[in-house]
Amino acid sequence: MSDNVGSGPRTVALVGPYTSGKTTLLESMLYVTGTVTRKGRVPDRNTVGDSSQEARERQMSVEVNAATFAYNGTRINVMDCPGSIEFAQETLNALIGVDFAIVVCEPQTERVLTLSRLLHFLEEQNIPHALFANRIDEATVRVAELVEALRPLSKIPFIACQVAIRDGAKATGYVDLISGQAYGYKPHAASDKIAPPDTIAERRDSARTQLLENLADHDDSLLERLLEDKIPSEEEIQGYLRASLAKAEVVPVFMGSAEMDWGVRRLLEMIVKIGPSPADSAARKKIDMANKAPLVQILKTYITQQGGKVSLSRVWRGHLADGAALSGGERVGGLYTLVGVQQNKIAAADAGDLVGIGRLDKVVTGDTLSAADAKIEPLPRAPALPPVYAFTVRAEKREDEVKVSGAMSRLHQEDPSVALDHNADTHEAVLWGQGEMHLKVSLDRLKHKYGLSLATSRPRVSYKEAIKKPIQQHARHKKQSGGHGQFGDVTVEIKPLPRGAGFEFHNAVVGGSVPRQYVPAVEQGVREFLPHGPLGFPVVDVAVTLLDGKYHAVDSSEMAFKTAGRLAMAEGLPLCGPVLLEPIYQLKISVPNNFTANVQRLVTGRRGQVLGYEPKSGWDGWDEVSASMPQSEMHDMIIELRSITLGVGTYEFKFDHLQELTGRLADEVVNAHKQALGVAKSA
Ligand SMILES: Nc1nc2c(ncn2[C@@H]2O[C@H](COP(=O)(O)OP(=O)(O)OP(=O)(O)O)[C@@H](O)[C@H]2O)c(=O)[nH]1
Ligand SMILES: [Mg+2]
Repeated sequence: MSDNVGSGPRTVALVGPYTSGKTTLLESMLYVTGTVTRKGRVPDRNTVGDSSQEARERQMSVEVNAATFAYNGTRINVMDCPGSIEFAQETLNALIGVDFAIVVCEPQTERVLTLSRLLHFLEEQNIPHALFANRIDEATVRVAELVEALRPLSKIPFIACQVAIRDGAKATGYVDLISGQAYGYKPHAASDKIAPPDTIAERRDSARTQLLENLADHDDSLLERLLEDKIPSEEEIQGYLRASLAKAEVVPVFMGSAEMDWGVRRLLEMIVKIGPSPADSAARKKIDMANKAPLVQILKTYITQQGGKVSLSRVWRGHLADGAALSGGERVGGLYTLVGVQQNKIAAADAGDLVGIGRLDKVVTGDTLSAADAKIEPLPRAPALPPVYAFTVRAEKREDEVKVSGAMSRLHQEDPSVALDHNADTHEAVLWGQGEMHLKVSLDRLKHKYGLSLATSRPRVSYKEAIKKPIQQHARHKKQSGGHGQFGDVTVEIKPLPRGAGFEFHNAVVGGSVPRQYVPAVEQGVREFLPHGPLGFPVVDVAVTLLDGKYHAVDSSEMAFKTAGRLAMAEGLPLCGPVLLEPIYQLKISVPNNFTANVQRLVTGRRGQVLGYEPKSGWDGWDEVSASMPQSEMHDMIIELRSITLGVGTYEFKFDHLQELTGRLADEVVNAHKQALGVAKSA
């Protein structure tokens, strides 16, 4: 393989909204190239792209799947990415490794916003991309209208490279604007060349002018030629498109039907002819190609059903042989090209290839590797999406508890956007991820791969309690039961502290009424009471001062004073006006600005407060709403936020402060907690 511009394999990702037809498009590509002899269908649960049990059961992609095949002698690597927003991390991780992305979407105009986050990411990361308007077999909206609707979502111009030929509303073929040739679609077969119908001449000419003018915006020599009325040839137009696409200056738009295999051969041809090559991508990513050491980045990690680890890797530079020693003390333990779950062993891979590498035990998705003795130049990773949804998990069977941490760590390797967190306040194991579906798929994966069943519940809120008024409290612990008795007597002041102050203990005893050596025991007794205050929650923002006490020369002991300290709290705290405190979080909610008013309603509907909003920096047409909200209202907030924003709204949060909760809501919390404790005790 040479490194000349234009040569080498191509690595593309199929991305785009949920159910736009990416997996079907990959299947069609495999079918038309003869890689599979029988075309699978998503509803039939037999596609190469959706190979896992979790994907098949839901008839949706839940992780990246790769397939390598040849088209007219060029190797093409395709990563079929999930469209659901809940699996977006997979897509981002894959996209950093592509030569370019093919955004697959439906020709419709009402829901174009569903593409906005993806288009923003591609633009921000300078990843070349084309658009494939799929489902042309059932489309009623023209591609020109789709392009028009998409315009506000991207600074990079979309340019139609094809116009549909229609019989009534039904697409029957297309005119290719690059060659000028017209084609008639045939079901599941290559299109026929046809004479373009007269009715299309006007649309074709104006679309072609648009195409050329857009390209001329990036090329002065083309502009001059157009001014002189010299129309470039098919090869020349391809050359201009190639040059502009490699720099992500234009988004060429193609069309077809993955279901009918329409326009798929043409798309493959375009991948080879106008798609950026590995050398273009290396230049775009500023990879030092003078250095010959292999440079490899991990885009996805699989743990196979047999327990082996395969790291899907983009080779950016150099030659990688099976068995080669790598940075970090790892060694290539098997090299494969992949067609879904099928692994084809190969001896070596070169720049531009997308391969599975076996047994890289310590390596995780996003890592960059090089030769063992080479200086490592880490490539940027995809940004990590902040978690937005959680539930608690625990092993359904006691004997499975030992399996949890190992299985979780493997789960996290395969999908870095799911993570287990131990909540120190509620002592719960909390599984965080991108949504309900995401976590359910994760649990299914644990069950299918590791035989681990987890029970789930809604995470508890980290309520606390404090007091409202100071008191003095006397407490005596006295027991006489033969031999040594027990005697401790204390008087303490219990006093509220300002919010956030925590707990303080002071000793104000004068004259030795409580001997010095027993004071720490009193403090210990007081502290022991704090985790479960009168309302049942941890007590915060309280100062306790030991004022006075009595002791007995024989019967006093540390134990007795500790007990007295605890008693003083148990008797005193309920008299101090205990009050429930609920955690309040600060949120930054990002949405397209036509949804800002709806978000304000969402916040107030959940006892939140909108603190303000402003245009989101770097995101044209988006707002960032600042708000505060009780933690108890946030559990399923992402579900509502997505449902009112076509799925694109998201938020980040952090703990801000504790706030008093009184009245009916507080009573409900306290009663529910007491009931839960009662159930736990009797169980
Ligand atoms: N009529 C028609 N249906 C299609 C076409 N492409 C896909 N479909 C159907 O649309 C549904 C979704 O297709 P998928 O290929 O699973 O879509 P996807 O983009 O991979 O979906 P996710 O991976 O879940 O985001 C399936 O039932 C397909 O059979 C098409 O070109 N025309
Ligand atoms: Mg899919």
